[in-house]
Amino acid sequence: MHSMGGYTLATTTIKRVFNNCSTPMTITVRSHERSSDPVLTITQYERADCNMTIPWCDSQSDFNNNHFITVTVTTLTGPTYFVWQTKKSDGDHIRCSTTGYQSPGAHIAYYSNVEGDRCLIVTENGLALMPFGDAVEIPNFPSSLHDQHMAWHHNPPNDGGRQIPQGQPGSGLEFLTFHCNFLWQFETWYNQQSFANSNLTAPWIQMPPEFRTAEDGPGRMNDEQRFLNNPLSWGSTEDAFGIWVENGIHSWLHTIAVPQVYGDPLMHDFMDASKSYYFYKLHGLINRWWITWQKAFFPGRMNQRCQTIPQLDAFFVSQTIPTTVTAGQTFPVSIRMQNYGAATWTSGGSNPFRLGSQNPQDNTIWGLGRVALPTSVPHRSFVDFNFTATAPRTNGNYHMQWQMLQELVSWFGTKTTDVVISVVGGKTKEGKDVKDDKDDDKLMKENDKLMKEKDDDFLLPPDQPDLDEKNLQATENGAEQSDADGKTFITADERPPVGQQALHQPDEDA
Ligand SMILES: [Cu+2]
Repeated sequence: MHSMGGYTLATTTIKRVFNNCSTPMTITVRSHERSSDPVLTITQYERADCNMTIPWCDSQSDFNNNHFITVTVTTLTGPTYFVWQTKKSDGDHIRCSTTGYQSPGAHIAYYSNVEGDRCLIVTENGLALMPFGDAVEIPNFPSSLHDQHMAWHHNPPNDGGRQIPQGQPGSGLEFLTFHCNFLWQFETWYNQQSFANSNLTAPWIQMPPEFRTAEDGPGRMNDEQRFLNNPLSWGSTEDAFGIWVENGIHSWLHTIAVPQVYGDPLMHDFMDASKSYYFYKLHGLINRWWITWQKAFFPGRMNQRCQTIPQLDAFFVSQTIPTTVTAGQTFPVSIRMQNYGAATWTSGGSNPFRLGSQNPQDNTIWGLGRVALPTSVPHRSFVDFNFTATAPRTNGNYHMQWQMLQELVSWFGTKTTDVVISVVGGKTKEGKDVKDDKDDDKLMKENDKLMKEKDDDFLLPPDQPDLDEKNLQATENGAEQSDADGKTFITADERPPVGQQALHQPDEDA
């Protein structure tokens, strides 16, 4: 700092310059105020260190006396940017233009705040400044947040530490959810601070191109490209994805890329990393990757930030159902569902997965209220329910709709599309038979009896519905607990919003 006309000037220094032009262009950076400073010449995707103080320029005459830096992008039409610092009514900022002195002049992108050390990032579209070295620490960082993050990485599980050791099954999900929730807590605090500047903490959209200049940078950027082309290449399950990210690219970003590129002294050690602005850009990027992974895993579905795949979720894919049937007659129905949840659907045990009737729930209009699974269905797999339905004996229009459930635990997932089926050729609503065929009627009664027995088989809950681990796990995910006596099913009113409320909300990032 030094004084000028009674005003104490904040000194801002460019320590490093990156050429991030997307086409092979050379940039030159020159201080016109201190012509003794070396002129930087930087080719595409290279960086150069320097020590250039940004000149104070408060008037056209200052400007005429060379109180500025120029950044020239070398093409035939490439712009020259003039860079200087002035305090005007909009504040004390680093400013730039392509046409010479302006008052007040545009703020330079991202971090125009004065005082401290900066990286200057140059693209053909403009200039940006990022904190460099000691300038990265977030002021007044709450010790509660710092300690929480430090404990997760360093303490034993019973003292705030992670529950699952790094690299073990489950650790990837724990890593993702802990850091995502930590970011939310941080944002809540940070956004209330007078110095809050969302440019400093906003997540990277992708790894910044200047990371090419770090050790192993091109390889890591190729990894990211591979991920963007095929997100599941970073893990075929959410947990595997989390493990890959934590041990691989996340470690590299912390310990190599950010320290090497931005001279950040905090990020390489988890002890103090959470005090760095770059921590939030980095973990925000990881959250974006996570959402990208989830979208690839569940095409057509949107997940929220910080949300892991629910245990129970189903997606209705397709169905083959006639729209007109003869009263009392049987007909084939085919329904395809996809398991979108983490839990495998199984047909046995005390809480079997089944297709259940809806509209109204548990109805037996079509002769059955439950359809058993033909086979176990792991997550992401499809299952076809092929079964025989029996039409009511009274003419009219009836709904047919289905949904997945785990008996005594929860209904879940999207329902099948409601189909209104016309029943014809049977009794009229007044109870009069259109045709009088006693044999048929007898057959139908037999049929009804058979179907009812079959129903009972499905509808009656298992004898000893114990609340085992799996059941409790599902309960944690928002499912109702079954009645202790196991005598009743969950009714429509009680039906918890498993996987629906959260999954169907629009994605903030979209
Ligand atoms: Cu961490």
